[in-house]
Amino acid sequence: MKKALVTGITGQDGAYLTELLLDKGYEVHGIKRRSSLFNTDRIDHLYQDPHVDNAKLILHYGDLTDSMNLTRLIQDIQPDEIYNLGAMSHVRVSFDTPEYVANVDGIGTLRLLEAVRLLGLTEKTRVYQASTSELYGLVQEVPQKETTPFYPRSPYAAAKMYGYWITVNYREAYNMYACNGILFNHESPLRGETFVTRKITRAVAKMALGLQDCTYMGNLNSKRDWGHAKDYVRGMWMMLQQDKPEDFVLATGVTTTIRDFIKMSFSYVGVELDFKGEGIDEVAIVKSSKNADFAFKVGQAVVKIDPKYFRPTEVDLLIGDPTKANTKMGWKPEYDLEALVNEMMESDLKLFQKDKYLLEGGHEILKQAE
Ligand code: NDP
Ligand code: GDR
Repeated sequence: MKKALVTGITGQDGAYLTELLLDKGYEVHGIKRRSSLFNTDRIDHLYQDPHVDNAKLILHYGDLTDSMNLTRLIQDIQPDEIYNLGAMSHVRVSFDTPEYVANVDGIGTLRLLEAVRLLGLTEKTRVYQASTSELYGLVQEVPQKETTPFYPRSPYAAAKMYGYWITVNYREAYNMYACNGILFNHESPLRGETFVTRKITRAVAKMALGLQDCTYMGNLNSKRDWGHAKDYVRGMWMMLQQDKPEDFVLATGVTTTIRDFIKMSFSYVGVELDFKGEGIDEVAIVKSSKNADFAFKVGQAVVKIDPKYFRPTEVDLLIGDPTKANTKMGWKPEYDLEALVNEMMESDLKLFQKDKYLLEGGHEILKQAE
C-alpha cells in the first residue's frame, strides 16, 4: 500500500486529491493547521476514526513554516509521494501579506524538499509541487505552455516562482523525482468563497433566493482558463506515476472574461443582463428574468464595481496549452466551463436554500466579508 503526504489537505484541491488517493487504495496523511475553529469541512465526509484499526486517512497538525514539524512528520510517515498543495493561495491578499507568502509558498517548498534530502529519502519519495499559471503573469506568449517565459505579477507569483525553481533544482542536483504541475485556474463547489468564480456563484444564488440585492466586484476584463478541480487533481497524481519527473501544464485551452462568467452564472437562474458604463462606473442590470421562483426584478443593479478588489498589478490573460500533458500522460479535462458553472450554481443554490429556511423560521442570518 502506498503512502501519500498531502500539505494543504483542508483546501479545495486537498479534498479532491484525498478522495482520489483513498479510492486508489493509498494511506493518506494530511497536514492541517491548528485553528481556533474547525477547518476540516471539505474533508469531513472522508473522516475515519483514528481509534479504529486500519484508518486510511490520518491528519497531523503542522505548518509549512515549521521545518522541524515537517521533518519529523516525513521521518515518521516515510511517504512514497508528497503533494505540496499548502499555500496562502489568494493573489489579492498576497499584496497585503507579502513576507508571509514568501515564507509559506516559497521557503515552505524548500523545507519539504530539504527534509526529504536530509532524511535520505530522495530515491523513495516523489514530490509534486503546486505551481501555477500565475507564473506567466505579464503576457509573453499565448497560449502559455511549459517553455513560455515567466513574469510574475504578485508577491504570490514571485513566491511560487521560487517554489518552482527550487523544485527543478532539487531534481537536477539530487536526482530527486520532483515535479511542477503548472496548473491554470481550477474551480468547483469546494472553491474558496473569495475567489472570483465562487464569489459570483454564491452571490447569484443569494440574490436568486432574495437574501442579497447586489454584489461588488473588481476587474471584469481579465480572462482566465477555468477547469474543474476534479480533473486537475487526477493530473497531479498522473505526474507522479511517470517513468521520469517532468513539469506539466494543465489547462483547458479555453479562456473567458470574468464578465462572461457572470453572464453564464446569471443565465443558470434564467436572468439576462445588460452591462452599462465603464471602469468603476460599470454596472450589470437585470434585463429579463424568466424564472418566477427567483427574486430578481427587471432593472435591478446586481453587480457594481468596488476598486478595493483591483490589484496593484493584474494578470490580464491566461490561456494554457495542455498538449504535453495530453500526449505524454494521456490527460485531458472531462468538464467544460458550462458544466462547471452548472455544478457550482446548483451547489450554492442548495447551500443558501438552508439560509432561506432559517430566515423564514425567524432566525438571523449573519453576513460575511467577501
Ligand atoms: P486553497 O486556498 O483552497 O487551500 C490551501 C491549503 O493550504 C489549505 O489547506 C490551507 O489550510 C493550507 N495552508 C495555508 N497556509 C498554510 C501553512 N502556513 N502551512 C500549511 N498549510 C497551509 O488552495 P487550492 O486547493 O485551490 O490550491 C492548492 C494549491 O495549488 C495551492 O498551493 C495553490 O497556490 C495552487 N494552485 C491553485 C490553483 C487553483 O486554481 N485552485 C491553480 C494553480 C495553483 P487552511 O484550510 O487552514 O487555510
Ligand atoms: P486568480 O484567481 O487571481 O486567478 O488566482 P481569482 O479568482 O482570485 O481572480 C481571477 C480574476 O478575477 C478578477 N476579479 C476578482 N477576483 C476576486 N477574487 N474577487 C473579485 O471581486 C474580483 N473581481 C474581479 C481578478 O482581478 C483576477 O483577474 C487563482 C488562485 O487559485 C491562485 O492560487 C492560482 O495560482 C491561480 O488561480 C491560477
